Formats: sequence, C-alpha cells, structure tokens
Amino acid sequence: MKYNIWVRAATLLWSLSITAAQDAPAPYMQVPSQRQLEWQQQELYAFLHFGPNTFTGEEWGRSQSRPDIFNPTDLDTDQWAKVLAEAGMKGMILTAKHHDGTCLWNTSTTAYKTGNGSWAKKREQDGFDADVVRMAAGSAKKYGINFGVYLSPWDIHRDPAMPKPGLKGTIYDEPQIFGDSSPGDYNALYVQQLTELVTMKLADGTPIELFEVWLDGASGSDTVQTFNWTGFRDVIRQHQPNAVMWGHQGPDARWVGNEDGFTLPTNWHTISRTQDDVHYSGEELEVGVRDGQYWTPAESDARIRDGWFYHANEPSKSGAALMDMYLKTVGRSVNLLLDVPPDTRGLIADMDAANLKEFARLRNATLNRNLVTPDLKTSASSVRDGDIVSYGPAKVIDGSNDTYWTMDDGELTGWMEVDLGSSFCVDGFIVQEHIAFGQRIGRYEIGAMVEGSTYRAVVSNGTSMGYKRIDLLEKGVETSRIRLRITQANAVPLIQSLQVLGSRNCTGPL
Ligand code: FUL
Repeated sequence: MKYNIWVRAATLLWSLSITAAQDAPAPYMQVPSQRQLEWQQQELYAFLHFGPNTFTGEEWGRSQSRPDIFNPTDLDTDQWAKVLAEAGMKGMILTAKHHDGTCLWNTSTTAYKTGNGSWAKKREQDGFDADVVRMAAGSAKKYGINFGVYLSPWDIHRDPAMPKPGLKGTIYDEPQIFGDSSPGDYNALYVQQLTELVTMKLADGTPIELFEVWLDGASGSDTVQTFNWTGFRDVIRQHQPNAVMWGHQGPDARWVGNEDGFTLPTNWHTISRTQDDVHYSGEELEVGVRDGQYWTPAESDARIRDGWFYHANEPSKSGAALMDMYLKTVGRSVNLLLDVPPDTRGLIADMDAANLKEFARLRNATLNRNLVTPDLKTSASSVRDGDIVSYGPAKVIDGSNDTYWTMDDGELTGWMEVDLGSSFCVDGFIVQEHIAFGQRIGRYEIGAMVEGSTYRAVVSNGTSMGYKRIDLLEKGVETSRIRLRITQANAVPLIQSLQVLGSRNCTGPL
C-alpha cells in the first residue's frame, strides 16, 4: 500500500515537471497555411470536364457551337457525387468554363452559356434547376464531398486570334476583349465571372463553399494577355477564405508538371516563383525547390480516359492502373486530381464507375492493413530534452496529426523503432513528416529486424518525406521490429506518423 502511494507521488511529481517541457521546435522556413494543410489532407478528388465539348467530340472547343449543342439526355449530378463519394474521393472540381468560353452557370457576363440552350429552357419550363454548377454543388453537399470550380483564364470566345464565323450575326457574337492589345478589359470580365462563382448560393440560399478554384495555365493562341493573378487571388480570399487557388505556380497549389499521374521520387512542397514569374519547366515543377520561398505544394491532374472530355471510343483505365498513379502521386506527397468526365447522358460512364470502385478496393486492400496500434513499444535514438511525454517516439503511432517525435534542435539525424509485439509479414510503410512546421527531411531509410538482432534496410532510398510517403516492398519480410532512420535533414526532423503494412505471415493472403 505504502509503496503504491510513493509510486503515485513520484509519478505526479514527474508529470508536473514535464509540464515545463522544452518548447516545440520553431517552424522551419516556409510552412503551409491552414487552408493548404486541410487541402493536402484531401489527397484524392475528381475533375469533371463537362460542357459543349462533351457533345462535339472536341478537347479544345473553338467556340463555334451554340448552347443548344449542350443536350444531356439524363443529367444527374447526384450520380456523379454518389459514384465519387463511394469510391473514396474527397471532392469534385467542375469545369464551370473551359477554354471555349461557354459558362455552365447562369452568369450575367455573357450570353454564351448553357442556360441559353434548349436543354436548359426545357428544364426550367418543367420546374427544374438548369444551372449545372449549382446542381453539382448541391449534389456534392448531399453526398458529403468537397466542391470546387475550374474557370479557364484563356477564353477562346473572347480571343480575336480564334475566328468564330459560326457565331456571326448571333447573340453569341460578343466583343473580342481577350489580349493586352484588344479593346476592353478581359481581367475585369474574368473577375466578374470569378465573383459570381465564389458568391454562388444553393437553391435554398445556403452559400456554396469551395475547397479549390482551378485557374488553368494553358493558352493555345498567340494572343498575349497579362492576367491579374493578385486581383483574382483577392477575390477568392475575400469570399472563399478556405479555398485553395490552383495555378501553374500557385499561389496555394502548383501544377506537378505533367498530366500523366506521376511525379519524381523527390518532391518538395516549396518553390521560388509566383504566377507572375517565368514558368518553371515540367521537371522543375515535379521536384519543386528545396527550402524555396513559397509553400506551393503540387497537385497532379490526370485522366481516367485519354482525353479530359468524354469520348465514347476511349478506354477507361483499370483499377490497377489508377492504383499505380496513386502510389506515384499521393504516395509521393502530391494530391491526385483524377478526371472522370460525364458522358453525353450527363452521367459518369458505367465503365469509369466500375474502375473507380476497383481502385477503391485496391487502395483499401493494400493500405488499410496497419499493424501498428498506439499501445506498442517504441524507442528512439534521442528525444527532445528527454521529454518523452511531449516528443517521444510513441507520438508517431498515436494516430494524431498534431503530435510528433523529435529531438533537440541541431540533431539532424536519428532513428525511432517500433516493436510489433510478434512476428508479421511486413510489406509496406506509410510515413509522414509534421509539415505544419515546415519540410525538413531529405533522406530516410526503413529497416526491418531479421535474424534476431540485425536490421536490414528494406527501404533505402527514401528522399524528401513531406506530407506522406508510401513505400511498398516487392516482397514481404518476416519481422517483429521496424526502425525508421532519418539520414539527412536541414533542421531537426519531426515525424508525425509511421504505419507498417502487412499481414500475419508471408504465405497468407495479402
Ligand atoms: C489543360 C487544358 O488545356 C486541358 O483542356 C484540361 O482542362 C487540363 C486540366 O488543363 O491545361
């Protein structure tokens, strides 16, 4: 009894002493804003390219068709949201206006909108909403996924370099104001369109919340138009403070430099240029700039089919191909924006829905096999100020995004171990750096204890860790202890999470 009282008193004194814990490490160089951090956690979401091109078979519509061309036979935005939500996608971004200039919402800025076509008129007569952006936003909300819009800065409809004889003499023959030397102010028109989108409301009056606004960088004409990126950003910030503004170079998220669903193994969340600077090349965007001037993480936009818009004859990528993309993007700290284009019915094609379902099954079967539980034993080469309660290695397996294992300032390398309790067949790892305080780690290794007491490096080429790294092994290894070693960092490393993937034994089903 007495002994117990002494133990309790000692424990109390010890826990009081650790409340005066050493301060957390100072943030290192650039850090993400709250909106960027939340966006990074979305990881996988869909792009929906939908509009006149769906019906003309074009990819870059030349703005020759009239709104009547937009004629989905069975449009059901609820089906989009349901398919995507069931496939574990966290949101959808709809082409409110693609390069051809047709607006999918009821804008007051142009006559060139689907709302002026016979499909919309008929729907309205029948008492239904015909504003495709609003309909999609409502469906996203209904199925609990995020919503975002794409608004193409390049606007062929207004670009004098792109002749439109097909619209001559119609109400769609509108002033050609795109370009620095054209009459009129295209930036003002764009700001108006952006403002309409960021202030849009659902039919019941609730404001539509956007998680991302996609400002495409492409321009296929020679017309030079200097865009007012700062002005565009201000409009988004004012009305949608939580929305990430995507542009070729930010400001909130950057292009990954290709449209094929991969990035190079090394990927930094920072770069040193803004939208107003010369464009980086593809590879420069893939890699980013270590210790760069701006926190501008990469997003990979890729396609389930060959084109961005639906074309019936194109094959749909298999679940396995999509899984490969996922590992080369999300598994390398880059968000994956996967295009799933609605067809001419206005539905996600059955084949695409089936492949998304298989993709979700594969993700689950591969990644949802964490052997680590918070009660397991951990140890580390050292702990910040010896304060294991605040910064110990158990923080890596506690399931919290707010805690991490770290060491004293100036300690740039070190290791932490987790004892799995008994032998398992380990075949993969998911590691996360605590990026809320910056990106620091340049190299890491993961070892598995084999033959009693030696560690064998099973991941030996870990590079920039960042938000999340998924390392899958070609062959499972029988082990009961795992060691994560940080072998290069530019400031004391902060490890937020380590998941060890595997099953009971190597002969069992994976
Ligand atoms: C590109 C565009 O030119 C494509 O049509 C597509 O919208 C893709 C996502 O971005 O820049």
